[in-house]
Amino acid sequence: ILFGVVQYSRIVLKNEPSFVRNPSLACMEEDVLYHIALGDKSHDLKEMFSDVKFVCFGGSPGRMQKFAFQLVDELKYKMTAGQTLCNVAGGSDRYVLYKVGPVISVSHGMGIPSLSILMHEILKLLHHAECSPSDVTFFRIGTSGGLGSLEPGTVVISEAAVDGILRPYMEVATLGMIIQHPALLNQELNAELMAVAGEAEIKAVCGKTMCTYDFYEGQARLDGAFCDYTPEDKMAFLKRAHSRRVANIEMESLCFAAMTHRAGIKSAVLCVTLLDRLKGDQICTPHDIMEEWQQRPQRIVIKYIRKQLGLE
Ligand code: R2B
Ligand code: URA
Repeated sequence: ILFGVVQYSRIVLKNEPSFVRNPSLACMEEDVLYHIALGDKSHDLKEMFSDVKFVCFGGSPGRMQKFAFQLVDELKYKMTAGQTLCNVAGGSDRYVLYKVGPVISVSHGMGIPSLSILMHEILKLLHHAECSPSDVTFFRIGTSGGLGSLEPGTVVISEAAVDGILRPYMEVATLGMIIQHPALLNQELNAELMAVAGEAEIKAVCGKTMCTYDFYEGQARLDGAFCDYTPEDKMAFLKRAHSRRVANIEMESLCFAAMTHRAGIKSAVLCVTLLDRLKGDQICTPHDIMEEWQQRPQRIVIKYIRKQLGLE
C-alpha cells in the first residue's frame, strides 16, 4: 500500500447520473443505513421514497423540521385526518429526515465528515428506492460568513466550492492515498435560482464558496481558543480570497458539490451570510433577524420547487 500519494479522481468530466457506483452493494444480503435508521430489508424503501424529486439538506435538525412543516403549507400537501409529519430517521438521533410529497428535508449536522456519512446513505436510499438520478435535484440551504461588500442577509448561490487554500476539490484519504474529488456545481440550475430569487425580491449573488474544516482558525477568525496570526494577517488572507471571487465561507459545500458531481446529480448550494467577515468574527445579530435571514435560502428553494411542480 502506498501512503500519501495524491491522485485526481478519474471522474472529472460530466458523469452519467447514478446514485451509486459500487459493485459490492449488489452482493450484500442487507444494506443497513445505520445513521438514518433505515434499511433495504427492514423497510420498503421503494414504497416509501420512489416518488422523491428533491432532497433539501441543512445543518440544523430544528431548521429542517420547520422547513418540512413549511413545505406542507407551500406544496398544499394533503395530510389525512390525525396525520402529522414524522421524523423518518427517528430510530437514530444523528439526523432528522422528513418527507413531504416528492421532497425530502434532512439535517446534515456541521462539517464535511457529518455531511459525507449522510450523503452516502441518502444516495443509497434513493438507489434502493429506484428513483431516477436524472430526475432528482439536491439543495443545501445553510448559513455562512460573507466577504466583501455583501450586506448580511444576502444569499450566496455557489458557482463552485473551494477548500481553505482555494483548491476546487475535496480530498479524501482512501486506502493510504489522497484522492481529489472535483467539487463542481450546476450553472444552469444556479441561473434559474438567481431568477427565482429576483422574483421573490431576495438579494442573491453568485460566487465561489470557501469550505473549511474548522470554524475558527480555518476561517481566519481572531476569536478562537488559539490564534497564531495577527489581525493584519487575517485581513490580508480574507481580501486575497475575495479577490479570487470567494463570496462566502462555510463548512460543507465542498463535500456537497463533490459527492453530487460524482453521482452526476443536479445540485445547488444556497447560503445566507450572517455577517461580513471583513468587519468581524462574532455572530451577535438578534435571534429574530437571524431567523428571517435563514428563511431566505429556503424561500428561494421552495419557490423553485413550486414552479417545477406547476404550483405557480
Ligand atoms: C455554517 O454554519 C455552521 C457553523 O456555524 C456550519 O455548519 C456551516 O457550514
Ligand atoms: N457559518 C460558517 O461556517 N461561518 C460563518 O462565519 C458563519 C456561519
